[in-house]
Amino acid sequence: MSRYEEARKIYSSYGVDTEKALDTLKNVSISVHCWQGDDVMGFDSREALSGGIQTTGNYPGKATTPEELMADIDKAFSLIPGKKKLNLHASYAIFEDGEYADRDKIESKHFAKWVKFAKDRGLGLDFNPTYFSHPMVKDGLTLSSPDEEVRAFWVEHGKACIRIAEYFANETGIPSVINFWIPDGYKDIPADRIGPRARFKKSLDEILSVQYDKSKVFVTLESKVFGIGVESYTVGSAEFTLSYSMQNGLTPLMDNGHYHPTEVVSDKISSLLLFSDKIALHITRGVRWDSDHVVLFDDETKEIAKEIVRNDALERVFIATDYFDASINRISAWVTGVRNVSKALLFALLQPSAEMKRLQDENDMTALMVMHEELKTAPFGDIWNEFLRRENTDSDYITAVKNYEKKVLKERK
Ligand code: RNT
Ligand code: ZN
Repeated sequence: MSRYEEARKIYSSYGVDTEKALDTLKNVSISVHCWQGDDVMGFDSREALSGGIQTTGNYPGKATTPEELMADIDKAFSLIPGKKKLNLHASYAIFEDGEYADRDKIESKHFAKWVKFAKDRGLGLDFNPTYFSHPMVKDGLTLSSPDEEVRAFWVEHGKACIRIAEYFANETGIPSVINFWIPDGYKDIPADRIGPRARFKKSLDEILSVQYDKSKVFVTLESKVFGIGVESYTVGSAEFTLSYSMQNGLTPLMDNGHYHPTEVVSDKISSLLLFSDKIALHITRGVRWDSDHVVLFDDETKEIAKEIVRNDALERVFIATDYFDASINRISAWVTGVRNVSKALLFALLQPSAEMKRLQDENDMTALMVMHEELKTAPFGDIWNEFLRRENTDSDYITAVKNYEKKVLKERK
């Protein structure tokens, strides 16, 4: 008997159908962020990364042109099992033959190459307006700026991006998720906390006055607790984004690096699911703070996955990755992180959730603890390897990554 068949038997003794789990997993799509490949640089300006986020490290071979980034995405995607979408930022606009449009004037045509890339590969495209790394970010502020010229510029950017997201959905035939995150905030104690939030609210109202097809474009709003250089006050706080989303029919987005270190997103998912039809996640790994480390197969990633699966919410949660490590091979960073999201989902799909809920409801917390611990050492690896096999991928991806590094990445200037 193969290792998979043996493992399948063991799981079935817990009442878990591994075939059903594998079948479900292959249809879950993960939106993979394009910005791991070039340290969040994009192509529309030479500005340094700003907005209170940072990439550290100088590993050789980062992509510096659209062609290089596309080649790297292809390499990474070939090593990632399962269904994927590609998540772009507005700063990845591609301008041809000297043409240029500033962020308030970008159009669908500046993303035509990405659309072709996606269509050729059967991928959906998600989107993000880019409210950082730009000279119109004045005093660290965008949509909450008291400077009308600055605020209006960024409102136009938001509107332009919604139109582009709709173009993505129309072209690919797959709905597009567009996520709004702004870095606005203050390093030190403000005297007016409500003013910036009122302006942010007004700006969002203005942006959302654009007509778009709500069955094709899902607008999400991401909160944050602080950023580097923005430690004392963040305009788009959890309370702001959640309230705004609920009141205006947007989808709230939680990034698990964006909360106080003892708060966990896994515990927040169930509450949001009771009040919002859809929710969105940026899966990342904060180490002490929002450090955007590569996602691991760790306890919180598994717990997030369990909350999605056991609440039967795979269709209601937009799952995306968001991390950027410049200190290691970027292809490997992509593959490792996205595989770990899939792994966590498979791990969750292999839990006898109904049985465990029953134990909880009967207050048999003793048996529940034993069951939790038992499942940690069940032959999960054999089921994961079977998933890789069915997806024509291998548990060994480091060899392919090293070859690509030698042949392609090391050759880049
Ligand atoms: C920043 C947010 C945001 C960005 C990307 C690049 O803290 O997490 O999602 O990481 O938009
Ligand atoms: Zn994020």
